[in-house]
Amino acid sequence: MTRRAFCGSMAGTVGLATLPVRAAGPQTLTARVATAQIAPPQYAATEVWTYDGAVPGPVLRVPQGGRVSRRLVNELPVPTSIHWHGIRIDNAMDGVAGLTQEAVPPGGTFDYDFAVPDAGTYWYHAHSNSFEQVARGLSGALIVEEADAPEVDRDEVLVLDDWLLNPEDAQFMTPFGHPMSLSHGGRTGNLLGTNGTYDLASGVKANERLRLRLINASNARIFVLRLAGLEGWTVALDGMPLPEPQPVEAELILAPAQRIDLIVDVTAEEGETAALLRFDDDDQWQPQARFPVAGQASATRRDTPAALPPNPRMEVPGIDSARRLDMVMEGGAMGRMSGAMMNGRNMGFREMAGQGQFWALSGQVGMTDTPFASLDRGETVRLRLTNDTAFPHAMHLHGMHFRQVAGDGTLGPMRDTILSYPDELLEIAFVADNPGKWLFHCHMLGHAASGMTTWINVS
Ligand SMILES: [Cu+2]
Repeated sequence: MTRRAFCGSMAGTVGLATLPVRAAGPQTLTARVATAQIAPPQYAATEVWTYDGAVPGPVLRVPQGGRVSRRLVNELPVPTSIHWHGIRIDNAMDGVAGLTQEAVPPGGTFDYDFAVPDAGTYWYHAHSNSFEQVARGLSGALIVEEADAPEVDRDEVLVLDDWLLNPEDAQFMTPFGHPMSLSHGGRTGNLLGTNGTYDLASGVKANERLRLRLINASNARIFVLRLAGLEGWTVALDGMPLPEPQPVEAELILAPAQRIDLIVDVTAEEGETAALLRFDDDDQWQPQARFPVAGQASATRRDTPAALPPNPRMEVPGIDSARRLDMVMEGGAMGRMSGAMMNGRNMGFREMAGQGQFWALSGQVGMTDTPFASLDRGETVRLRLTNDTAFPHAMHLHGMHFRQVAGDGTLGPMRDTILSYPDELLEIAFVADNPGKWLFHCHMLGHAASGMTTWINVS
């Protein structure tokens, strides 16, 4: 079923390009309960929460500079909303329940309609009780296509995920916000897979050139990946093109919510199986997606690909005179935090924990009425992040991309989510050029729900 859904979504992509524009009625994206065979066939199907009945949801493809127009129809038993991750979006369309919109009640609708300024690999996911709703399946790929796309034989979207299932009945383990996972590394699954199945296989030809769009849709898993029988280059991170393709020579690290675009050639021979491998919990390399090779696309490999065309507004000028901000990540199990501000008063860690909260950003647990920072539109900001916890965190800024500032002042690639390791000092810089209320939070979704969420205001 899941493989068919995958192939179906590819076929749907081809179909969309040739369909006439509909005269009336908005295109919908319906959040609803469904079942999916994500576990091996000897297990039952899993009850999932979906967009349009599929896990992951349909691949949405739109040309750069075009618009995404979708009416969210909520047929779930709970309120929900959609965040369009990585899109430098109109703030009112950012989908953060309680900050940029009210959650859409069961039976309700919300019309998302926004421009997409940047080409690249993005994704959409629920942003109401995300730690539960995303874990139940509410995510999908959003691909913004370059007007001048690189020459590849195939463009494959690979949504990497994990699911925490009860082995007895293949249903999700509850509660989603277990204190043990909230206070440690977050909810990680016991079944891993790609595009909604534990064993994705996609046939390829020798010397075929593939664009692989990797998306980590998991709640908390940091994927460590390697190529086998595939050789190529990283061409974009979090949607944003690299100035030059970078040969894939080492392991690829894909933190929750991050994306990597690869252009790879199939170097495995006919009859072999190429693969994207992951370093598994039992310290083994396992296939995350398999590519059995049949036939030959060409006798030889092609030349190194050109860089993807740059997106607009990728520069971060004026970092020497930038406004400087400091943020300390604190809390969690094995942490040093004794307490923090919560609901307007200072609270000890034990009392916080009693209310299901375990983390703080600069001494503050979760959201406040006033933003962490109020920024002037257009100014450049440097934000220093200190990870004073025992865990890695994937920190995500809504509405704007940033670059890491290295110790020598050079700027790293443009990203919207960055992995911070314990006891590591990290600095990011960005131009606050998008007005509105923007969330900044850990994308280990259980961490976000238990204290690691704040916001900035740009006006
Ligand atoms: Cu975290």
